[in-house]
Parts: sequence; C-alpha cells; structure tokens
Amino acid sequence: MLKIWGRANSVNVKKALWCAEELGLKYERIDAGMQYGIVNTPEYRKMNPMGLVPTLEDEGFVLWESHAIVRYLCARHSAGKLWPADPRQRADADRWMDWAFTFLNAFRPVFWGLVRTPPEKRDMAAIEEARKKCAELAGVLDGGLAGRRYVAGDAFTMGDIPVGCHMQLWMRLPIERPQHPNLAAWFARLCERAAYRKVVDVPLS
Ligand SMILES: N[C@@H](CCC(=O)N[C@@H](CS)C(=O)NCC(=O)O)C(=O)O
Repeated sequence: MLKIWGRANSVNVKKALWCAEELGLKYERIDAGMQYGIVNTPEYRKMNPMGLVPTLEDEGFVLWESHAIVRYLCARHSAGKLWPADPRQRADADRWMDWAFTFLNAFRPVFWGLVRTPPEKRDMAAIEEARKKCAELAGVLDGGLAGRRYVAGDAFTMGDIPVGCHMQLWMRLPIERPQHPNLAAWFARLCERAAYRKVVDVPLS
C-alpha cells in the first residue's frame, strides 16, 4: 500500500491525497510536519532531505515534491487520462502545475496572515498587497479557463490538481475577490468531485 507522510491541512499534502483518491488507490497517511514533528528525524531526512511534507513511498520507491508525486501517480495509474498521452495536452497540464507555485508564492502571506497568525500580530498592509497580486494572478487563470472546462482542455487532468488545491484556499477565505466567471465555474466543477470534497475542500486551518 502507498504511504503518504504529511499533515492533512498542508496544501502540498492535499495534492498527493487528492490524486490518490481520484485514482482510487489505497494509501496510509502518516501525520508529519508542524505540530506532529517527524520531519527532522534521521529516518525521515533519509527519505526526504528537505524535511518537508509530503513524502510518498510506493513499495520501496520514495518520492518527495508534491507535483512530482502527482505526475508519478498519474503516469503510473492513469496514462492517457489524468496523465495526458498527447505531448501538447500534457505540456498544458504541466504548465498549470508549474504556474500553481507562482500563485502559492504570492498567496502565502495572505494564508499565513489570515489563518495562522493571531489578529493582533497580523501585518494587514502586507496581506492586502499580497491579496491584490493574487487577484491579478487569479485573472490569468480565469483567462486560461476561457472556453474550456478544465485547465488542460475539456477533461479533468493532473494539471487541475495543484492549482485546484491552491484555489480552494483562495476561494474559501473571507476576502475580496474580483469576479472571475471561468474560474468560479471551474471551482464549482471541482467541488462536484467526491475526492476533492473529501480531502481538499475542508475547513481552513
Ligand atoms: N515544493 C515542495 C514544498 C513542500 C512544503 O513546503 N511543504 C510544507 C507544507 S505545505 C512543509 O513541509 N512545511 C513544514 C512543516 O509542515 O513542518 C512540495 O511541493 O512538496
């Protein structure tokens, strides 16, 4: 059985969990990171020298970096579907996977500021500046989704997984967001997926 190390409220861990759920794979999740520790033990560092989550183990094969995990699981279990066979469609999915980290880098001050920092310690100016940058980036995704149901075309692919995890945080925070109809319709589509509701669209913490 697959093993996935990482706390369930980590956005990067959610990508691995959502992917495994979409593919119907059996897995064991082991709490690690933040309050659970483990990531600094010599045993864990041997698997993942970055000391971050998630880490995947698949019958002795160890992999870290959440997007590499998503690509690996999809290539192994869903070639031609979640891992598109056509190089251009796959490149399209890859592009949005890479772009997802651009969004996450901009979004980090908003999430940490509003979710993981007590109100009296929040830097509201920095949060607002980051929110504006995220609103612009969300507009780029909205444009990319024009005329298509998912990020790489009309079918759900691995490309939707990282960005779908980041956008859940963006869409569920009580903040000002511009109207982005394509993004909103795509997010509603993701919310119809049982796997997304189970491991991604959960209360923020
Ligand atoms: N690029 C890495 C980033 C991993 C990462 O930063 N993980 C965070 C959680 S989202 C982490 O391990 N934080 C430290 C901790 O939870 O102890 C990936 O996508 O896997």
